[in-house]
Amino acid sequence: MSCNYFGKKILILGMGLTGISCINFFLKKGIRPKIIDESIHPVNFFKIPKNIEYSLGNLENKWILESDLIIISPGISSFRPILIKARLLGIEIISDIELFSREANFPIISITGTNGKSTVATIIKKIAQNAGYKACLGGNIGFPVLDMLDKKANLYIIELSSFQLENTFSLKSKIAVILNISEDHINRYPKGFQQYKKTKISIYNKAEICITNSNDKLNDLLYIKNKNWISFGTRKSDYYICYENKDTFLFYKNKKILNTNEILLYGHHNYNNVLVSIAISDAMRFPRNYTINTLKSFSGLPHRLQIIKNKKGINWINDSKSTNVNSTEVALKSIKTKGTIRLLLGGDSKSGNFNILKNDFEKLKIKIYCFGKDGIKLSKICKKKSIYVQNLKNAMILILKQVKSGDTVLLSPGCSSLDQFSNFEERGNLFIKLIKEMT
Ligand code: UMA
Ligand code: ADP
Repeated sequence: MSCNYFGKKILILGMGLTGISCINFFLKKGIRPKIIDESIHPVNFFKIPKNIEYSLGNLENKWILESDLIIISPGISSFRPILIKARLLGIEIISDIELFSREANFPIISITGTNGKSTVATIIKKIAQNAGYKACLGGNIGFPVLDMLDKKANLYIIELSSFQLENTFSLKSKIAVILNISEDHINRYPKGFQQYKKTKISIYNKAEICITNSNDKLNDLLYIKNKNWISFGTRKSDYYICYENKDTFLFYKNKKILNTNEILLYGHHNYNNVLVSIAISDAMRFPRNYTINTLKSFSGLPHRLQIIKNKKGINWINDSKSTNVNSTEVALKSIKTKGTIRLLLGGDSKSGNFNILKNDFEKLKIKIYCFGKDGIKLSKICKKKSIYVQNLKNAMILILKQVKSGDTVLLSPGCSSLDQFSNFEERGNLFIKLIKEMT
C-alpha cells in the first residue's frame, strides 16, 4: 500500500546510509525533504543533492517541531527529549523500514535477534536464490531497505536491528524471526533490557508466520494470538538439536534432517543458525534439497569466527563482528584448544554486563588483552589473567612476544568498534593485516 506524501513537511534525521536512501526515495516521488545531521562533517555529506535543504551540527529544534513527518535514522535515539515533545505534538516519527513496509509488493522475510542476523539472512538469501527466487537482502546488514525497491526482486529478506524496529508500525512479514535475545545496546534503552526485548518482539505484530527460539522465554508473546507459530531450540521445539554418540544432528519433529559434520560452519551457535534457516526455508516451502545443499556449502561470512591463519601450531581467528558479550561467550565455547586462548577484548561496551564472562575466564586457560575505551573496565573482570593495552596494535605486539605453539589468538572484542575504528570491518581488517605482517 503506497502512501501519499505530497504536501507534507518531511524531515530526515541523520545523513548516513539510511538518510541518503530516504532522500532518494522522496526525490523519486518528486518530493523534496529537508535533512539534519548532528555532526559538523558527516561522511556522507557529499551525497546530498544540491537542491536539498540541510542543517548540520545539532538537532535543529525549529525544523523538528515544524515538520509533519520525520524519518529517523537508526543511530539516533528515539528517546531524545525533542523527539518525545514532537510525538506529543502529533508529529509522525517513523523509520525507513516503515516507509519500505508501506511500499513493498512482494513477500518479506524479516529477521531480528541479538546475534546471527547477518549469517542467517545471508543463508536464506542463498537458499532462496538457489530455489529460483529473485531474492534481495537489505536492512541492518548494510544495504538500506529503500534501495531494494529499485532492484528486480520477488522476495525481500530484511535484517532488522532493534533500532530499526522502534519506529516501524506497518511491517507485514510473510515470516518474522527472532533468532535469540540477550543483553545488548543497553545504553540506548532508558528502561533497560525489557524495553530492548519488547522492541524486538514487535517484529511479530503483523506477521503471518512467526518463528521463535524456545530458549528465549518470551512471555510477552502470550499477548499475540491467532498466529502461526514455529519454534526451534529446545528439545520440545518443532526444530531441535540432538546428540547421538559423537555426532550432532538437526531434527524436525522426530525426523533427522542433517548431521552437523556435513556443514562447514562450526560452533554450537551456528548449529542453531542452521536449524532456524531450515525452519524459515520450510515455512517458505523451498524444496528441502536446495536448503540442505546450500547449507553444506556455506562457509560463513568474513569477521565471524573466521580462521585467518594456522601456522606453527598457532590458530588466528577474526571474530571482529562480535559486538556484545554473548557473541564473545559463544566464540569462547566454539574454540577447542589445549593451549592458551589469547583473547583480544575491548572497544565500547555500550554499558553491557561483562561479568557474565567471569566464570568462563576463571575456568579457561586464557589470557585477556583488553583495549580501547572500556579496556580498563574489562581488565578488572578477571584481573589475574588480564592486561590493559591501549589499542589493537599494541595488544598484537604483546601477544607476539607471549604466544606459543598450541595457542589460539582470538579477536572477539564483545564491544562496538566505534571508539577507535569506523566499523567492525576496519577493526577486523587491521587484525588480519597485523597477522600477515607480524607472523
Ligand atoms: N547521527 C546523528 N545523531 C546521532 C547519531 C548519528 O546526527 O545521535 C548521524 C551521524 O553523524 C551520521 C548519521 O547519523 O552522519 C549516521 O546514521 P546512522 O547511525 O543511523 O547510520 P546509517 O549509516 O544510516 O546506518 C544504519 C545502521 N546504523 C546503525 O544502526 C547505527 C546500519 O547498521 C545499517 O547497516 C544501515 O542503517 C542500513 O540499514 C550498522 C550498525 O552498526 C551496521 N547497526 C547496529 C548493530 O548491528 O549493532 C544496530
Ligand atoms: P548480527 O548480524 O546479528 O550481528 P552475525 O551473523 O553478523 O550477527 O554475527 C555477529 C557475531 O555473533 C559474530 O561474532 C558471530 O560469531 C556471533 N554469532 C553468530 N550467530 C550467533 C548465535 N546464534 N548466537 C550467538 N552468537 C552468534
